Amino acid sequence: MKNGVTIALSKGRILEDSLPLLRRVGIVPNEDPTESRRLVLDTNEPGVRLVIVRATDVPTYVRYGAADIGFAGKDVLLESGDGELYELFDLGIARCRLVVAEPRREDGAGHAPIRPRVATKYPNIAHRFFAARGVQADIVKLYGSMELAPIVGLADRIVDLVSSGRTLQANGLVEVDQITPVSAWLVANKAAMKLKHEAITSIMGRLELAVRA
Ligand code: PRT
Ligand code: MG
Repeated sequence: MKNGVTIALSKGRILEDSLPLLRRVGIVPNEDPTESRRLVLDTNEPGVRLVIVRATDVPTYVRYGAADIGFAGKDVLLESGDGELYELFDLGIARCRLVVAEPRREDGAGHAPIRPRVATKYPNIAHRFFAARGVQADIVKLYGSMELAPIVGLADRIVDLVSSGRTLQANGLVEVDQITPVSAWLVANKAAMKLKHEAITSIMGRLELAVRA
């Protein structure tokens, strides 16, 4: 859209926290995205529309200008970011942390393997983390249920997101290192930032105020 602003959001956790934040800045979708099957939603604000995509796809939509701005998890940005979009500021929503976890040992003794096998959805982040510590890790890329990998002997450790810690606990895992805190960030397409400067900075400014409040 030439003058409108398209915002990319993802279903699930980010959407749950995004809708109240958008409402606080006066942007309300015409249909409830948690109920609707529609992937493009107009809002009460003329020209502003939402597109609902997979969490890992938000940076791609924004990078190619299919959306002008987006709400993207820092985990996704760290894993696949290439500097081709602006990471404007931390929205402080969908908070969690990216950690290294391993099976809890009864004897409490840590006997970490010299060359651990690590299951994760984040091979780039995991590789950088272990390499920086001089640990040569074999990374096994998974698309979900990382917590299962150590139970069935697929991996010694996992790198995964944790919020309450209940999933780790339920699967007999303990956190051994925190890699980084994670939350959703406002990202913007570089060209749109110039071409639609006024419209985008208006939304950006309102979001920034709402986040700080
Ligand atoms: O579900 P789908 O396959 O479409 O994609 P997705 O799983 O990537 O989407 P979704 O909705 O799960 O959202 C993912 C984004 O939400 C992530 O990229 C993070 O930025 C953010 N986020 C925040 C989280 C969590 N908190 C979180 N706890 N994403 C996932 N989790 C998972 C975690 O992987 C683990 O399985 O929740 C479980 C742990 O929760 P606790 O509370 O038991 O510790
Ligand atoms: Mg999910």
